Amino acid sequence: MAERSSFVVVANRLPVDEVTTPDGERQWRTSPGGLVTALHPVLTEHGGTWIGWAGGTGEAPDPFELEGIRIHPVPLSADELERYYEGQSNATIWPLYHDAVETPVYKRRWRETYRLVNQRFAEAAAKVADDGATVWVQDYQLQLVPAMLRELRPDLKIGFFLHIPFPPIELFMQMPFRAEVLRGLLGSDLVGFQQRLAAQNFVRLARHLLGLRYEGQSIQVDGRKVKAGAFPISIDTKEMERLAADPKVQARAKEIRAELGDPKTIILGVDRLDYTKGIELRLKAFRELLADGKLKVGDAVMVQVATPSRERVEHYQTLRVKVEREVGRINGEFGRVGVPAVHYLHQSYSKQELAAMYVAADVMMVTPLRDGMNLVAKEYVACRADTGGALVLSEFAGAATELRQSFLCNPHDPDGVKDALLRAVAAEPAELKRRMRVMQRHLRTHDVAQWAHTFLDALEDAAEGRDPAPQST
Ligand code: GDG
Repeated sequence: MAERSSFVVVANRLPVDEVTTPDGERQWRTSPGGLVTALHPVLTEHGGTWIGWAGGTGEAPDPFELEGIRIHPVPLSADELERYYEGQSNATIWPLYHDAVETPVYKRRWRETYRLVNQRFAEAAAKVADDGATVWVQDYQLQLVPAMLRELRPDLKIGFFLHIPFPPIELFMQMPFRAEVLRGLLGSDLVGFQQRLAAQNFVRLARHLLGLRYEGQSIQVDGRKVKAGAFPISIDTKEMERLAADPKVQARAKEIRAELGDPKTIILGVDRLDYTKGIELRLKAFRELLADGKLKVGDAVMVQVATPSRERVEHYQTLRVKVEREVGRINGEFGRVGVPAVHYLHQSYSKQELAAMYVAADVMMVTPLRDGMNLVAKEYVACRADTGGALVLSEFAGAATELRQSFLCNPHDPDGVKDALLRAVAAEPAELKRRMRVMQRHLRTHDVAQWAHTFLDALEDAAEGRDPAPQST
């Protein structure tokens, strides 16, 4: 029988990757990521277990321990991967929760598999959690887990955090099996969101759809209280600052500028290739500014990193074609031999290379149509210890609530985006410094460790029926 833990994280993906060493041996390594960095101390302190999918299909590897964390893999078959992950999670829920910026696809068999896989995750958690343990369920792939787990183990403290937006009632109501999803989330003691508005959407939905009573952020369900709240996620700010200050990264940043022909202005975008991120509209704004003569090729260059993502989902295939067509159009119309207007990189990079790009960029464009938070915006700010650089940020990213000194824009308004970009390009160094300093100070106190502690303290209070701790904004 698996050893039991007093702290359990349940997430779609395990924070590990299987790698082959130079002498051909297969080995597990922890994959770097904000969530695992934040939870690592809590997990090691409590002999914690992380439950999730290890990648690959078919039988799951046996549970093992890595760097003080117990890893408990959950298997997915090829069919399940297609229906639960690519289908229900990424072609139904993902677009619906992002304001339906792409049309959500609804399929009965995807829902059925989503339910089945959620049950499997819940059973795994029920098995490894100690009496009265704390279980923290992560994100939109696992919204049914809290209720399923409570059914199996009413003794547990159950928290849920949604990394993506939670839609307004009118949109949520589109979803077949909507009541089941809502009841799933209500199995938690505490449901955390990135934004206050999302938490409000949730409590109002509970009344609208299930007729439940609420007071403030606390919903009455079957004689229990379920709390909702905003817990804006963040980055490992210190680590990002350290990385950017590394002489190797600084040297690489200079090299990148030189490789780009030492232009006056480097405009950077870094995103998963996802239709929520507003990559197309950003390219279009750049093209129009070149056409208007407001920016000139050679003086200004755009670098767009679009990390490959969910490549088997149709929406993503269509997006790739559209983005690549736009890049081709811009370079065709405005590029010169040896001087392209846009450098488009459909690749993944190391953390070091990304940091060097952040350090090299004069303007960072983060223009999602809708985004739960957007960590790229925060990473860019943390990398600019020189207090140079400008952040153009969509009002529709969660990060806009905190990073008020960025150049905010409405991504649905092309003129607004162009205007923000031009203001960022033209801003005086003294103004940029002032803006950056304020945002950096904020990120030093609001980092990912603070996020995790705030959530876990609030979960403790919620499960004990105490009033919630004051929440950060
Ligand atoms: C979801 C929500 C929310 C990107 N390319 C490379 C790479 N990245 C890293 C970035 C950043 C992360 O991936 C992306 O995080 P975002 O927050 O920007 O976006 P999502 O992936 O959509 O994340 C989002 C987040 O969850 C957390 O709650 O903020 O709203 O949608 O850290 O640096 N990292 C490396 N190479 C790359 O090529 N190493």
